[in-house]
Amino acid sequence: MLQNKATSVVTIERFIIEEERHFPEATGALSGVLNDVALAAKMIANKVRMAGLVDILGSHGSENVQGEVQQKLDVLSNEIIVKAMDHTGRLAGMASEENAEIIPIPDKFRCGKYCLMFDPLDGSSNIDVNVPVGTIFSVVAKTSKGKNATLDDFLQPGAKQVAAGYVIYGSSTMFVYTTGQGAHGFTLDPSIGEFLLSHPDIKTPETGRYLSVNDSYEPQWDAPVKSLMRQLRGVEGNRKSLNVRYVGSLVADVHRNLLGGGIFAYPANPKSPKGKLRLLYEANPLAFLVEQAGGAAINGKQRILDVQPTELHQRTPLYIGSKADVGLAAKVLAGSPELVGA
Ligand code: FDP
Repeated sequence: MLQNKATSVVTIERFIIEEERHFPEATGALSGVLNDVALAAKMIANKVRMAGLVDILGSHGSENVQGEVQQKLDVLSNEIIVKAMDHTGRLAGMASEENAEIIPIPDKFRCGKYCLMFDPLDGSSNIDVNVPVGTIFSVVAKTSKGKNATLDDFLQPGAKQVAAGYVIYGSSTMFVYTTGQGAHGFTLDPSIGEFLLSHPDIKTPETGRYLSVNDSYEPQWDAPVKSLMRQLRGVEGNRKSLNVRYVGSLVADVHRNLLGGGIFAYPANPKSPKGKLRLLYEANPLAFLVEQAGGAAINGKQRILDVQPTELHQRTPLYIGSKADVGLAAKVLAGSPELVGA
């Protein structure tokens, strides 16, 4: 943790600008995108903080494209991000977990060279019980020729991301991001409304302390997944057992494990035969970030960042965290039938 003096804090804006200097050809557009996401995050943080005070809790009644009931804050957060980003001239299109189709840039605004994908409020089923939730985002460069982004621009493998990160709305609000130059964390100082550098160059431990998995699905896991979990718990094989910690809010689980070390797993099961989590809005950005912190992420048979997406709302099994723990998962799961076609 960085010890800032009150007079020498590093704001996220300053950090982003200083990072940009490593790229002499940079136009500042990517820095602008990151700053815009940080602004949207502050607005969402404000709504999340007020959630218990105003009557915006509970289900909004509509269902999103995944067939899940939307919370009001999902809808609000989605709108906040779209409105913060659509007019800047830096993006050629957006894709959100909450929208079935690509979100185009309105005709009245200029288009830019980046595409933004995001999950505006992940873990939203936890909002009613005051458990941390998060925003996850991913940025890729537009590769198609026209003005507006096309589906193919969004369907690039995660290895092509130029920036990614998450915001955790917890006991404090943190913004953690990477542009491929390490993973860096900023904590929101609400008194001045700025994200301040608090966790520069995060390195996740090589072997972890925590195992995060919803083991109520255990009866439905296949044999290799069951064996992996038993090994991680130290009841099979000769590994030291990990501590089980599962919030059920992806950003909170990944954030804790990023700092403390460990593995988060969401295997496939018969209810979610391709896993539950979304490749583009969840797995890819978190994989980029965790790899930058020295960790790893796989779907069980291959590195998440190498998966070629085929649909916007594609799901994937996910094993993410400390290198040694994810390495064990790769070994144990090799040949697991659940992964065929994942
Ligand atoms: P939620 O349904 O509350 O939005 O991606 C969605 C997610 O939460 C993740 O944040 C979380 O890790 C996972 O689902 C929890 O799923 P289970 O309840 O099946 O464990």
